[in-house]
Amino acid sequence: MKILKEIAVNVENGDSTTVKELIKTALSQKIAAEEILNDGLVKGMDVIGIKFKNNEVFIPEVLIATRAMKAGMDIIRPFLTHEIVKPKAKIVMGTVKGDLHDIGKKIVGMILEREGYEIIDIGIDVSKEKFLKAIKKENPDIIGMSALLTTTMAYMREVIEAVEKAKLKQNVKIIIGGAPITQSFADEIKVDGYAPDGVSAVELVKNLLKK
Ligand code: B12
Repeated sequence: MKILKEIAVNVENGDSTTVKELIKTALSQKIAAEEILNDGLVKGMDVIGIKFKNNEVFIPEVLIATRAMKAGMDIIRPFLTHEIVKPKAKIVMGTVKGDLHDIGKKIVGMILEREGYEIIDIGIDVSKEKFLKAIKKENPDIIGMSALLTTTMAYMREVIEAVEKAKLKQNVKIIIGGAPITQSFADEIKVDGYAPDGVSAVELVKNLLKK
């Protein structure tokens, strides 16, 4: 769809104003918020990711694109979220220590929220101590960890060990995600689950809560 392509191109170019306008137009044309998110906003970030990898763009361009992506997410968030009477379960989400990437985590949070889960986002660069504090304070059913760097994904293991040591593991399921994460890594560090994207995260969470 042409308008979704335009949204992607404007995320890539970091034009927040145009991204916001295009999204409003797309919504008025009754294009589903989820389609705008996946085929517009995320597509734009994918392109910038490839260009960043190939040294065709640098951190400032990525940051400007991120800003446009987030501006767009703010517009579609209310259209993704149903009115919730009683949350199905509570999920604490954080990006692990040393890692500042948060777009993917926010998208997963938004999609889970739309499905009726309560999301407590404890931010980026989250230490094991902060995860423990959040578990004690919020008593969540699940914690979700995100990592986008191969150097920070290892920290997930430290968080799990800390949760086990604090004898909190029996009350909480742990799920992980992020571009470098694989099912085999999840198996290796013995978490309860891994999902490659927001839609599969919903399935994962549903299945875990049945157990
Ligand atoms: C945007 C971006 C940045 C922005 C981040 C802004 C922000 N607020 O997030 C900025 C400019 C700050 C940045 C900085 C850096 N970045 Co960067 N960045 C990216 C980029 C281009 C896009 C990431 C993104 O948002 N993708 C879009 C979202 C939607 O996808 P996603 O995050 O993967 O999330 C999805 C899934 O993974 C999953 N998911 C994610 N989290 C979770 C959690 C759970 C629980 C579940 C179930 C699922 C799940 O669902 C999401 C939705 O589908 C990637 C390239 C790429 N292809 O990933 C590089 C990339 C991640 N960055 C990279 C690097 C190297 C860096 C820097 C070290 C660069 C530098 N030299 O300084 C710094 C590190 C800073 C730090 N300490 O974290 C590398 C990592 C390489 C590696 N193998 O480790 C990448 C892969 C680029 C590359 N190819 O070289 N970056």
